[in-house]
Amino acid sequence: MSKERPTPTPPEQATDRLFATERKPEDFRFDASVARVFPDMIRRSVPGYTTIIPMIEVITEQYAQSGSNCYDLGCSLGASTLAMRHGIDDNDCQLFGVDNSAAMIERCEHYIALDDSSLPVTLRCEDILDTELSNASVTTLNFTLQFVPPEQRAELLARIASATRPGGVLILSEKIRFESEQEQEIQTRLHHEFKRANGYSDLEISQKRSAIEQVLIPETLAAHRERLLSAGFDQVMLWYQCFNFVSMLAIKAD
Ligand code: GEK
Repeated sequence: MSKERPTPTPPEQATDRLFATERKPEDFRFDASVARVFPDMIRRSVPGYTTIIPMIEVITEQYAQSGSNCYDLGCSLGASTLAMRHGIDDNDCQLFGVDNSAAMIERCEHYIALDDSSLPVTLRCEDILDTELSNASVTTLNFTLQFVPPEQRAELLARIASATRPGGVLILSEKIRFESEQEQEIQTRLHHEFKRANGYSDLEISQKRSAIEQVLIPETLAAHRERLLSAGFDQVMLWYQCFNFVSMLAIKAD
């Protein structure tokens, strides 16, 4: 007999006002206050996020393999985990969401419980640098690698590549920087205009920028490509770009 589950409480959709008033400079952390406003924060801050999420479902549909594991690394509240869940049409796959923020994982559990797919999801409150990876067909790093210290990125990608089956993929979305100073300046301005158009004030934009600049380290597209190939992927393609935000698909040959 199946065990009765309590009806989960829907998480509230709070507005991000975290940087709206003057605050003392402090590095950005994925704590409870961020987790509470996260859906609003990421939608209004990351150009293309609302397009990338449904495309993760489309890509997962194409590449998830029967009997394999699928991983969402840095899953936050599970937006990409749920996209993957809906893209997997085989109950023989195992889906894992991993995040080292307890506040995120706690809320993520609610979102997973409210979703209508029956595919089980295992959530792990762990560092993606230590989490066990094996037999993978689809792995997603949707705006997570940018928070990993640059000197630890190559080892993580090599571990993902070696855990990936032939024909499997990594979906890698990142904020990037540009080789040309002029392009960097233009794309950054356009990104800030996007945030203004979404209701963020100049104070919010500048305080968030100072809080995040030591923790989110963007790299160039060329650096990402090169590292993905050295890590063991055979093909890397850019499938999405909006200003300084991109998503790549790294494929392991059959
Ligand atoms: C989405 N993918 O909505 N180990 C585990 N988790 C980490 C680590 C680490 N070393 N570093 C950062 N995180 C999501 C959005 S947000 C992106 C991802 C953003 C986690 C961190 O706790 C946070 O939840 C997530 O990575 C980054 O599709 O805020 O721009």
